[in-house]
Amino acid sequence: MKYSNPVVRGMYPDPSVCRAGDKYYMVCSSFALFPGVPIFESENMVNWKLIGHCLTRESQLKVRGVSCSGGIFAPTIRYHNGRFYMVTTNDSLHENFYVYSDDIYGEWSDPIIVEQDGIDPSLFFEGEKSYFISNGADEKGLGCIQMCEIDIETGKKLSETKVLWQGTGGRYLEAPHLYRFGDWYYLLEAEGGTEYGHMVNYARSKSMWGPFESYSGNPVLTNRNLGGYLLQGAGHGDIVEDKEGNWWFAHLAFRQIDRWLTFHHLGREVCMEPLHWNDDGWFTIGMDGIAAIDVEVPDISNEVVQDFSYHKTFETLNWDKDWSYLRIPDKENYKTSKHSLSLRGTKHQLSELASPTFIALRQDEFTMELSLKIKPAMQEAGISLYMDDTHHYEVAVNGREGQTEVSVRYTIGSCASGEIASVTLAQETVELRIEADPLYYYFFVETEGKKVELGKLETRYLSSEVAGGFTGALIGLYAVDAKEQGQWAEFSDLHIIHK
Ligand code: 6LW
Repeated sequence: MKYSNPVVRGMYPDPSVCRAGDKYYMVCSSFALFPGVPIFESENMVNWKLIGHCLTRESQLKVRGVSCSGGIFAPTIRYHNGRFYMVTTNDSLHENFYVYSDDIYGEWSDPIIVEQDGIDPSLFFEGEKSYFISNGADEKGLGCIQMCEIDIETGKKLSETKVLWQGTGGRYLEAPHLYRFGDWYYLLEAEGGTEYGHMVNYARSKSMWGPFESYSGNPVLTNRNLGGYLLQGAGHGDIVEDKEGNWWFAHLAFRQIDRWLTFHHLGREVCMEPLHWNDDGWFTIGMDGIAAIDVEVPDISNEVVQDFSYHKTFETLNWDKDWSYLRIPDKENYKTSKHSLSLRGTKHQLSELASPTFIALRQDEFTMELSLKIKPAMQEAGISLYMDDTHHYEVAVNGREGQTEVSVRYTIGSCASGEIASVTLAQETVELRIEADPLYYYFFVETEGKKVELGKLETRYLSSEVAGGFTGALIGLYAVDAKEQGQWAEFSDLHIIHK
């Protein structure tokens, strides 16, 4: 079997995977986005389809006012006795909770809170008992993995929280999962921070409470020594066995923009690695402990076809699944139809931690061509390449009497904001184009049948290395109206093409 990583592209970090019958399900972090915690389905571990979200109501998703990298962190999905559980942290509230559903395509329960601190929670089931695992600190303040038994109906703790393992000494011990394979309990985690030094380690024990013996080959997966390799930051992941008895590791990694340019703006994405068992009950991951872009798994014979090319339009995208909002949207400001979108701007700007009128897709490939028609009415409407509230680029269309003003703007922290181009057109509807390659966004406007270049901006200033945080670039369609006149901007003829 041959395939390419990342298998899921765009900002879908911290993957967790489970098997239910013949299908596999994966969830990822969503931070301040609404809806929260995307769910993917697969039949072969390589081709994943977005099927919905776990957190679709404000009672589950308390993200009003949170920062772009706050809110919902690293989820875990588990399938137990016919029920799906998704456990996560609302980092802004320092709250760990889980929701459940008996139908992966349906609604999920209201949150059940667990009174154990730390992030990256996971669940482990054995017999009738349920256990809750997270990262934390031991009595000396050192990072550790900790666990308690819980009542899965109520979330109440049935035991004290106990330290399981302190890891191998790397910074930011996180992403724990406990498994029982055969006679051993395996405790998996990530260290090194979700950056270039990220790595995966594990240990095993005959008891779920330890003591755990560290694998002598740790880190079992890392790309930290692969300078110049395009796939970096391999870490945080989860183990799953497929229905044929092959073992897999789903994990995050990111693509840097160029061999010697250590920037990434698409966020952390999902990779799959084969996991191989040794005779002594220890396992290895990836190609000699490395997450490769081109993966070959000689012992699996099935063929998979990956096609990353696409042509997205309003018609081919699904308004409920594919699009995201910032925090809790006021749906009254959005009208969607098969062929178009109408947005009513409010006074909230993209630089606010509110919910501006903004509906977005993840940018999931470096190269793309985007075109869109916008009729703003008497307000501002446009396209934002949005990393966070203080790092974003816009091509903004302002409606005036009988004309429009099109400008290309940048906001790069508090050190730089301004515009690189501004043109006034004697037309009420304008057609915008953005072309992207790994290094630049190029902006154009179509006027009198001609494509006029408005300039270009570097992708790197929207990268995680510049902006910080945990997210990736979004392609947002937005409207702002400081006077809140109730005007509707019309968006039509969207085409996003990746060849
Ligand atoms: C997540 C932590 C991490 O909770 O990034 O990769 C944090 N690691 O495990 C946010 O995505």
